[in-house]
Amino acid sequence: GSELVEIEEYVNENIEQDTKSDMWGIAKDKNIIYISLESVQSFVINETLNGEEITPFLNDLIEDSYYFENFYHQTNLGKTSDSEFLVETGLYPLPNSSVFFTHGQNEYNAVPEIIKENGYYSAVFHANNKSFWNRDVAYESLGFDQFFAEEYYNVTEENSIGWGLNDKEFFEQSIKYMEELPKPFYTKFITLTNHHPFELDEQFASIDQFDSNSNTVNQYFPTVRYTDEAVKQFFDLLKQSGLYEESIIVLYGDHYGISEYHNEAMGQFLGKELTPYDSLQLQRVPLIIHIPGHEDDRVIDKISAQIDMKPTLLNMLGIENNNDLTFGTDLFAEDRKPFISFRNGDFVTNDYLFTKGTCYDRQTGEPVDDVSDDSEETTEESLCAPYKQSVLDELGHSDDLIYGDLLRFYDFSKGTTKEE
Ligand code: GP9
Ligand code: MN
Repeated sequence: GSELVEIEEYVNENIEQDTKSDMWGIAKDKNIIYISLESVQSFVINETLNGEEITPFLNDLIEDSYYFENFYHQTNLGKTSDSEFLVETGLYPLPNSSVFFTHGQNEYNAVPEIIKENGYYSAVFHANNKSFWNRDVAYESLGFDQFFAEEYYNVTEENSIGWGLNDKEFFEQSIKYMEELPKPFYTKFITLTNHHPFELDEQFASIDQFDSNSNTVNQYFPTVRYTDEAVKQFFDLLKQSGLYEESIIVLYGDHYGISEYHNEAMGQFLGKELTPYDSLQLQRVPLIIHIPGHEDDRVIDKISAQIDMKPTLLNMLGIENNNDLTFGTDLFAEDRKPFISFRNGDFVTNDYLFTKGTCYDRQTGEPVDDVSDDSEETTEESLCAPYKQSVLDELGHSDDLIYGDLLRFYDFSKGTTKEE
Protein backbone atom coordinates (compact mmCIF):
# COMPACT_ATOMS: atom_id res chain seq x y z
CA GLY A 1 0.00 0.00 0.00
CA SER A 2 1.04 3.58 -0.55
CA GLU A 3 2.06 5.97 2.20
CA LEU A 4 0.36 9.25 2.95
CA VAL A 5 3.21 11.29 1.43
CA GLU A 6 3.02 9.34 -1.79
CA ILE A 7 -0.72 9.92 -2.03
CA GLU A 8 -0.22 13.58 -1.25
CA GLU A 9 2.29 13.81 -4.09
CA TYR A 10 -0.10 12.08 -6.48
CA VAL A 11 -2.92 14.47 -5.63
CA ASN A 12 -0.70 17.54 -5.88
CA GLU A 13 0.60 16.50 -9.27
CA ASN A 14 -2.59 15.18 -10.85
CA ILE A 15 -5.64 16.78 -9.32
CA GLU A 16 -6.11 20.44 -10.13
CA GLN A 17 -7.30 22.06 -6.91
CA ASP A 18 -6.68 25.77 -6.94
CA THR A 19 -8.18 26.97 -10.21
CA LYS A 20 -11.12 29.29 -9.75
CA SER A 21 -13.93 29.28 -12.28
CA ASP A 22 -16.40 32.10 -12.83
CA MET A 23 -18.72 30.16 -10.53
CA TRP A 24 -16.39 30.72 -7.58
CA GLY A 25 -18.43 31.97 -4.62
CA ILE A 26 -21.75 32.05 -6.49
CA ALA A 27 -23.47 30.13 -3.68
CA LYS A 28 -21.73 31.94 -0.84
CA ASP A 29 -23.86 31.79 2.34
CA LYS A 30 -26.82 30.29 0.47
CA ASN A 31 -28.58 27.19 1.76
CA ILE A 32 -27.59 24.06 -0.12
CA ILE A 33 -30.28 21.52 -0.93
CA TYR A 34 -29.09 18.24 -2.39
CA ILE A 35 -31.70 15.86 -3.75
CA SER A 36 -30.47 12.30 -4.25
CA LEU A 37 -32.75 10.80 -6.88
CA GLU A 38 -33.08 7.10 -6.23
CA SER A 39 -32.10 5.05 -9.29
CA VAL A 40 -32.75 7.85 -11.78
CA GLN A 41 -30.64 7.35 -14.91
CA SER A 42 -30.01 9.93 -17.62
CA PHE A 43 -31.63 7.95 -20.38
CA VAL A 44 -35.10 9.02 -19.18
CA ILE A 45 -34.25 12.72 -19.35
CA ASN A 46 -35.83 14.52 -22.32
CA GLU A 47 -37.18 11.17 -23.46
CA THR A 48 -40.74 10.02 -24.05
CA LEU A 49 -42.74 6.83 -23.64
CA ASN A 50 -45.82 6.47 -25.87
CA GLY A 51 -45.53 10.17 -26.62
CA GLU A 52 -45.46 11.23 -22.96
CA GLU A 53 -42.46 12.92 -21.37
CA ILE A 54 -41.10 10.61 -18.67
CA THR A 55 -39.72 13.38 -16.45
CA PRO A 56 -41.55 16.57 -17.43
CA PHE A 57 -40.55 18.51 -14.34
CA LEU A 58 -36.86 17.66 -14.51
CA ASN A 59 -36.86 18.45 -18.23
CA ASP A 60 -38.26 21.92 -17.54
CA LEU A 61 -35.89 22.44 -14.66
CA ILE A 62 -32.90 21.62 -16.86
CA GLU A 63 -33.84 24.52 -19.14
CA ASP A 64 -33.24 26.77 -16.17
CA SER A 65 -30.18 25.02 -14.67
CA TYR A 66 -26.73 23.71 -15.38
CA TYR A 67 -27.25 20.18 -16.64
CA PHE A 68 -24.33 17.78 -16.95
CA GLU A 69 -25.35 15.29 -19.60
CA ASN A 70 -22.22 13.11 -19.37
CA PHE A 71 -22.19 12.69 -15.62
CA TYR A 72 -21.51 9.15 -14.34
CA HIS A 73 -22.24 7.44 -11.04
CA GLN A 74 -19.25 5.57 -9.55
CA THR A 75 -20.95 3.45 -6.95
CA ASN A 76 -20.28 -0.14 -6.03
CA LEU A 77 -21.66 -2.54 -3.40
CA GLY A 78 -22.81 0.25 -1.09
CA LYS A 79 -25.30 1.61 -3.66
CA THR A 80 -26.93 4.82 -2.32
CA SER A 81 -24.44 5.01 0.53
CA ASP A 82 -21.52 4.79 -1.91
CA SER A 83 -22.90 7.76 -3.80
CA GLU A 84 -23.16 9.66 -0.53
CA PHE A 85 -19.59 8.75 0.31
CA LEU A 86 -18.36 10.01 -3.07
CA VAL A 87 -20.28 13.25 -2.79
CA GLU A 88 -19.24 14.04 0.78
CA THR A 89 -15.59 12.96 0.72
CA GLY A 90 -14.35 13.05 -2.88
CA LEU A 91 -12.91 9.57 -2.32
CA TYR A 92 -13.90 6.36 -4.09
CA PRO A 93 -16.07 3.75 -2.39
CA LEU A 94 -14.33 0.44 -1.73
CA PRO A 95 -13.93 -2.47 -4.17
CA ASN A 96 -15.14 -5.30 -1.92
CA SER A 97 -17.37 -3.85 0.77
CA SER A 98 -19.75 -1.07 1.64
CA VAL A 99 -17.45 1.65 2.95
CA PHE A 100 -20.18 3.01 5.25
CA PHE A 101 -20.23 -0.36 7.01
CA THR A 102 -16.56 -1.29 7.07
CA HIS A 103 -14.95 2.17 7.39
CA GLY A 104 -17.82 4.33 8.56
CA GLN A 105 -15.89 5.37 11.66
CA ASN A 106 -12.75 6.63 9.93
CA GLU A 107 -11.70 10.24 10.02
CA TYR A 108 -12.67 12.06 6.85
CA ASN A 109 -12.46 15.64 5.72
CA ALA A 110 -16.04 15.62 4.52
CA VAL A 111 -18.18 18.49 3.25
CA PRO A 112 -20.30 18.87 6.43
CA GLU A 113 -17.18 19.27 8.58
CA ILE A 114 -15.49 21.66 6.18
CA ILE A 115 -18.44 23.98 5.81
CA LYS A 116 -19.25 23.90 9.53
CA GLU A 117 -16.28 26.25 9.88
CA ASN A 118 -18.10 28.66 7.60
CA GLY A 119 -21.19 28.58 9.78
CA TYR A 120 -23.16 25.90 7.98
CA TYR A 121 -25.53 23.55 9.76
CA SER A 122 -25.92 20.15 8.06
CA ALA A 123 -28.76 17.64 7.96
CA VAL A 124 -29.87 14.58 6.03
CA PHE A 125 -33.52 13.70 5.39
CA HIS A 126 -34.34 10.10 4.55
CA ALA A 127 -37.44 8.20 5.67
CA ASN A 128 -35.79 4.85 6.19
CA ASN A 129 -34.43 3.15 9.29
CA LYS A 130 -31.50 5.22 10.53
CA SER A 131 -29.12 2.27 10.71
CA PHE A 132 -29.71 1.17 7.12
CA TRP A 133 -26.27 1.23 5.44
CA ASN A 134 -24.89 2.10 8.88
CA ARG A 135 -25.84 5.68 8.13
CA ASP A 136 -26.28 6.75 11.73
CA VAL A 137 -22.65 5.84 12.43
CA ALA A 138 -21.13 7.04 9.15
CA TYR A 139 -22.97 10.37 9.21
CA GLU A 140 -21.38 11.17 12.54
CA SER A 141 -17.91 10.62 11.09
CA LEU A 142 -18.78 12.78 8.11
CA GLY A 143 -19.81 15.54 10.50
CA PHE A 144 -23.54 15.79 9.89
CA ASP A 145 -25.32 17.70 12.65
CA GLN A 146 -28.72 16.05 12.27
CA PHE A 147 -30.30 13.01 10.61
CA PHE A 148 -34.05 13.07 10.08
CA ALA A 149 -34.60 9.34 9.61
CA GLU A 150 -37.78 7.27 9.65
CA GLU A 151 -38.64 8.05 13.26
CA TYR A 152 -39.27 11.71 12.34
CA TYR A 153 -41.96 10.77 9.83
CA ASN A 154 -45.50 9.55 10.10
CA VAL A 155 -45.34 6.38 8.02
CA THR A 156 -48.53 4.41 7.41
CA GLU A 157 -49.60 1.72 5.03
CA GLU A 158 -51.59 4.30 3.06
CA ASN A 159 -48.69 6.69 2.51
CA SER A 160 -46.08 4.04 1.75
CA ILE A 161 -44.95 2.69 -1.60
CA GLY A 162 -42.43 -0.09 -2.05
CA TRP A 163 -39.61 0.49 0.43
CA GLY A 164 -41.43 2.99 2.61
CA LEU A 165 -42.84 6.48 2.85
CA ASN A 166 -43.69 7.73 -0.63
CA ASP A 167 -41.62 10.57 -2.04
CA LYS A 168 -44.49 13.07 -2.08
CA GLU A 169 -45.25 12.58 1.61
CA PHE A 170 -41.54 12.53 2.34
CA PHE A 171 -41.00 16.06 1.05
CA GLU A 172 -44.26 17.29 2.50
CA GLN A 173 -43.43 16.04 5.98
CA SER A 174 -39.84 17.29 5.74
CA ILE A 175 -40.54 20.94 5.16
CA LYS A 176 -41.53 21.69 8.78
CA TYR A 177 -38.18 20.39 10.00
CA MET A 178 -36.38 22.27 7.29
CA GLU A 179 -37.98 25.55 8.28
CA GLU A 180 -36.57 25.18 11.80
CA LEU A 181 -32.96 24.57 10.73
CA PRO A 182 -30.27 27.09 11.62
CA LYS A 183 -29.12 28.96 8.50
CA PRO A 184 -27.27 28.72 6.28
CA PHE A 185 -27.86 24.99 6.04
CA TYR A 186 -26.52 22.12 3.98
CA THR A 187 -29.18 19.47 3.48
CA LYS A 188 -29.56 16.25 1.59
CA PHE A 189 -32.90 14.62 0.71
CA ILE A 190 -32.75 10.97 -0.29
CA THR A 191 -35.78 9.78 -2.26
CA LEU A 192 -37.00 6.19 -2.12
CA THR A 193 -40.04 5.47 -4.30
CA ASN A 194 -38.09 4.80 -7.49
CA HIS A 195 -36.37 1.77 -6.01
CA HIS A 196 -36.14 -1.70 -7.44
CA PRO A 197 -38.53 -3.57 -8.03
CA PHE A 198 -40.36 -0.32 -8.98
CA GLU A 199 -43.79 -1.38 -7.77
CA LEU A 200 -46.45 1.30 -7.91
CA ASP A 201 -50.18 0.84 -7.52
CA GLU A 202 -51.91 1.77 -10.76
CA GLN A 203 -53.94 4.54 -9.10
CA PHE A 204 -50.69 6.46 -8.45
CA ALA A 205 -49.25 5.99 -11.94
CA SER A 206 -49.45 8.90 -14.36
CA ILE A 207 -47.58 7.30 -17.24
CA ASP A 208 -47.77 3.91 -18.96
CA GLN A 209 -45.54 0.99 -18.20
CA PHE A 210 -43.18 -0.10 -20.96
CA ASP A 211 -44.12 -3.28 -22.77
CA SER A 212 -41.35 -5.88 -22.76
CA ASN A 213 -40.49 -9.18 -21.12
CA SER A 214 -38.84 -7.39 -18.18
CA ASN A 215 -41.12 -6.26 -15.37
CA THR A 216 -38.27 -4.24 -13.94
CA VAL A 217 -37.88 -2.16 -17.09
CA ASN A 218 -41.64 -1.93 -17.64
CA GLN A 219 -42.37 -0.67 -14.14
CA TYR A 220 -39.43 1.72 -13.98
CA PHE A 221 -41.17 4.46 -15.96
CA PRO A 222 -44.19 5.09 -13.68
CA THR A 223 -42.01 5.20 -10.57
CA VAL A 224 -39.48 7.59 -12.14
CA ARG A 225 -42.42 9.80 -13.09
CA TYR A 226 -43.69 9.60 -9.51
CA THR A 227 -40.38 10.90 -8.20
CA ASP A 228 -40.41 13.63 -10.85
CA GLU A 229 -43.82 14.75 -9.57
CA ALA A 230 -42.66 14.60 -5.96
CA VAL A 231 -39.70 16.86 -6.75
CA LYS A 232 -42.03 19.28 -8.52
CA GLN A 233 -44.19 19.47 -5.39
CA PHE A 234 -41.07 19.97 -3.28
CA PHE A 235 -40.09 22.99 -5.36
CA ASP A 236 -43.57 24.44 -4.78
CA LEU A 237 -43.21 23.88 -1.04
CA LEU A 238 -39.79 25.54 -1.06
CA LYS A 239 -41.25 28.55 -2.85
CA GLN A 240 -44.18 28.78 -0.40
CA SER A 241 -41.85 28.69 2.57
CA GLY A 242 -39.52 31.33 1.16
CA LEU A 243 -36.56 28.95 1.25
CA TYR A 244 -36.30 28.70 -2.52
CA GLU A 245 -34.88 32.17 -3.15
CA GLU A 246 -32.10 31.82 -0.61
CA SER A 247 -30.97 28.33 -1.64
CA ILE A 248 -29.29 26.50 -4.46
CA ILE A 249 -30.64 23.09 -5.36
CA VAL A 250 -28.49 20.27 -6.68
CA LEU A 251 -30.17 17.11 -7.95
CA TYR A 252 -28.31 13.97 -8.89
CA GLY A 253 -29.02 10.30 -9.61
CA ASP A 254 -27.41 8.00 -7.05
CA HIS A 255 -26.78 4.97 -9.30
CA TYR A 256 -28.40 2.81 -11.98
CA GLY A 257 -31.83 1.34 -11.39
CA ILE A 258 -31.82 -1.14 -14.23
CA SER A 259 -29.03 -3.68 -14.21
CA GLU A 260 -27.39 -5.41 -17.16
CA TYR A 261 -29.70 -8.40 -16.64
CA HIS A 262 -32.33 -6.36 -18.40
CA ASN A 263 -30.27 -5.45 -21.45
CA GLU A 264 -32.64 -7.11 -23.86
CA ALA A 265 -35.61 -5.06 -22.68
CA MET A 266 -33.49 -1.92 -22.43
CA GLY A 267 -32.35 -2.55 -25.99
CA GLN A 268 -35.98 -2.70 -27.00
CA PHE A 269 -36.65 0.65 -25.39
CA LEU A 270 -33.57 2.28 -26.91
CA GLY A 271 -34.13 0.64 -30.27
CA LYS A 272 -30.80 -1.12 -30.61
CA GLU A 273 -28.87 -4.13 -29.40
CA LEU A 274 -26.77 -3.09 -26.42
CA THR A 275 -22.98 -3.46 -26.44
CA PRO A 276 -20.71 -3.13 -23.39
CA TYR A 277 -20.20 0.46 -24.59
CA ASP A 278 -23.94 1.11 -24.27
CA SER A 279 -24.03 -0.54 -20.85
CA LEU A 280 -21.35 1.82 -19.57
CA GLN A 281 -23.09 4.82 -21.13
CA LEU A 282 -26.21 3.76 -19.22
CA GLN A 283 -24.27 4.47 -16.02
CA ARG A 284 -24.88 8.14 -16.66
CA VAL A 285 -27.18 9.75 -14.11
CA PRO A 286 -28.47 13.31 -14.15
CA LEU A 287 -26.65 16.14 -12.39
CA ILE A 288 -28.68 19.34 -12.28
CA ILE A 289 -27.45 22.47 -10.53
CA HIS A 290 -30.25 24.97 -10.10
CA ILE A 291 -29.48 28.47 -8.87
CA PRO A 292 -32.66 30.53 -8.45
CA GLY A 293 -32.37 33.88 -10.22
CA HIS A 294 -29.30 32.83 -12.19
CA GLU A 295 -29.26 33.28 -15.94
CA ASP A 296 -26.20 31.73 -17.52
CA ASP A 297 -27.66 28.20 -17.53
CA ARG A 298 -26.57 25.63 -20.08
CA VAL A 299 -26.11 21.98 -20.89
CA ILE A 300 -22.54 20.90 -20.20
CA ASP A 301 -21.29 17.90 -22.14
CA LYS A 302 -17.86 17.38 -20.58
CA ILE A 303 -17.26 14.06 -18.85
CA SER A 304 -17.93 14.32 -15.14
CA ALA A 305 -18.70 12.09 -12.17
CA GLN A 306 -19.83 11.95 -8.56
CA ILE A 307 -16.24 12.28 -7.30
CA ASP A 308 -16.27 15.86 -8.65
CA MET A 309 -19.23 17.09 -6.62
CA LYS A 310 -17.30 17.98 -3.48
CA PRO A 311 -14.78 20.37 -5.06
CA THR A 312 -17.51 21.78 -7.32
CA LEU A 313 -19.72 22.65 -4.34
CA LEU A 314 -16.89 24.05 -2.22
CA ASN A 315 -15.84 26.32 -5.07
CA MET A 316 -19.41 27.48 -5.59
CA LEU A 317 -19.50 28.30 -1.87
CA GLY A 318 -16.25 30.22 -2.19
CA ILE A 319 -14.52 28.01 0.35
CA GLU A 320 -10.78 27.56 -0.15
CA ASN A 321 -9.91 23.90 -0.05
CA ASN A 322 -6.54 23.71 -1.76
CA ASN A 323 -5.05 21.34 0.78
CA ASP A 324 -7.65 18.66 0.44
CA LEU A 325 -6.82 15.05 -0.37
CA THR A 326 -9.53 14.26 -2.86
CA PHE A 327 -9.69 12.81 -6.35
CA GLY A 328 -12.28 15.07 -7.92
CA THR A 329 -12.01 18.43 -9.61
CA ASP A 330 -14.31 21.43 -9.92
CA LEU A 331 -16.69 20.78 -12.82
CA PHE A 332 -16.75 24.44 -13.79
CA ALA A 333 -12.96 24.73 -14.01
CA GLU A 334 -11.09 24.42 -17.29
CA ASP A 335 -8.25 22.20 -16.13
CA ARG A 336 -9.56 18.78 -15.40
CA LYS A 337 -8.09 15.37 -14.91
CA PRO A 338 -8.47 13.54 -18.25
CA PHE A 339 -10.42 10.49 -17.03
CA ILE A 340 -13.42 9.25 -15.05
CA SER A 341 -12.68 6.02 -13.15
CA PHE A 342 -15.14 3.33 -12.32
CA ARG A 343 -14.67 1.07 -9.37
CA ASN A 344 -13.76 -1.96 -11.51
CA GLY A 345 -11.03 -0.17 -13.44
CA ASP A 346 -13.21 0.76 -16.41
CA PHE A 347 -12.90 4.41 -17.43
CA VAL A 348 -14.07 7.17 -19.73
CA THR A 349 -11.88 9.86 -21.26
CA ASN A 350 -12.65 12.68 -23.64
CA ASP A 351 -12.06 10.41 -26.62
CA TYR A 352 -12.35 6.86 -25.39
CA LEU A 353 -14.37 4.57 -23.22
CA PHE A 354 -12.80 1.43 -21.78
CA THR A 355 -14.94 -1.44 -20.54
CA LYS A 356 -14.86 -5.26 -20.50
CA GLY A 357 -11.32 -5.12 -21.88
CA THR A 358 -12.27 -3.19 -25.02
CA CYS A 359 -11.40 0.36 -25.97
CA TYR A 360 -14.23 2.25 -27.69
CA ASP A 361 -14.49 5.58 -29.44
CA ARG A 362 -16.55 7.62 -26.97
CA GLN A 363 -18.54 9.43 -29.63
CA THR A 364 -19.31 6.58 -32.05
CA GLY A 365 -19.27 3.58 -29.70
CA GLU A 366 -17.09 1.66 -32.17
CA PRO A 367 -14.21 -0.45 -30.82
CA VAL A 368 -11.03 1.39 -31.81
CA ASP A 369 -8.24 -1.16 -31.62
CA ASP A 370 -9.52 -4.55 -32.61
CA VAL A 371 -6.53 -4.71 -34.95
CA SER A 372 -4.07 -5.41 -32.20
CA ASP A 373 -6.16 -8.27 -30.78
CA ASP A 374 -5.48 -10.60 -33.72
CA SER A 375 -1.72 -10.76 -33.58
CA GLU A 376 0.20 -12.38 -30.73
CA GLU A 377 2.85 -9.73 -30.82
CA THR A 378 1.11 -6.42 -30.76
CA THR A 379 3.21 -3.56 -31.89
CA GLU A 380 0.33 -1.19 -31.64
CA GLU A 381 -0.64 -0.15 -28.12
CA SER A 382 -4.32 0.26 -27.36
CA LEU A 383 -5.43 3.88 -27.56
CA CYS A 384 -6.78 3.37 -24.05
CA ALA A 385 -3.46 2.08 -22.72
CA PRO A 386 -2.05 5.41 -21.48
CA TYR A 387 -4.87 5.71 -18.95
CA LYS A 388 -5.13 2.18 -17.60
CA GLN A 389 -2.42 2.41 -14.99
CA SER A 390 -3.37 5.93 -13.89
CA VAL A 391 -6.91 4.78 -13.20
CA LEU A 392 -5.71 1.82 -11.13
CA ASP A 393 -3.15 3.98 -9.29
CA GLU A 394 -5.77 6.52 -8.40
CA LEU A 395 -8.24 3.91 -7.13
CA GLY A 396 -5.41 2.32 -5.16
CA HIS A 397 -4.44 5.59 -3.51
CA SER A 398 -8.02 6.20 -2.48
CA ASP A 399 -8.29 2.67 -1.07
CA ASP A 400 -5.04 3.02 0.85
CA LEU A 401 -6.27 6.23 2.46
CA ILE A 402 -9.39 4.45 3.63
CA TYR A 403 -7.91 1.10 4.65
CA GLY A 404 -5.21 2.83 6.70
CA ASP A 405 -7.53 5.55 8.02
CA LEU A 406 -4.68 7.80 6.92
CA LEU A 407 -6.54 11.10 7.03
CA ARG A 408 -6.05 10.92 10.80
CA PHE A 409 -2.47 11.89 10.15
CA TYR A 410 -3.11 14.78 7.80
CA ASP A 411 -3.31 18.43 8.73
CA PHE A 412 -5.74 19.98 6.26
CA SER A 413 -5.09 23.53 7.43
CA LYS A 414 -1.44 23.23 6.45
CA GLY A 415 -1.65 20.63 3.71
CA THR A 416 1.01 18.44 5.31
CA THR A 417 1.18 15.30 7.40
CA LYS A 418 0.79 16.02 11.09
CA GLU A 419 3.93 16.48 13.17
CA GLU A 420 4.70 13.49 15.36
C1 GP9 B 1 -32.26 2.84 1.51
C2 GP9 B 1 -32.09 3.61 0.24
C3 GP9 B 1 -32.04 2.72 -0.95
O1 GP9 B 1 -32.17 3.63 2.63
O2 GP9 B 1 -30.98 4.42 0.34
O3 GP9 B 1 -30.95 1.91 -0.87
P1 GP9 B 1 -30.14 1.37 -2.11
O4 GP9 B 1 -30.53 -0.06 -2.26
O5 GP9 B 1 -30.45 2.15 -3.33
O6 GP9 B 1 -28.74 1.56 -1.69
MN1 MN C 1 -30.17 4.00 -4.18
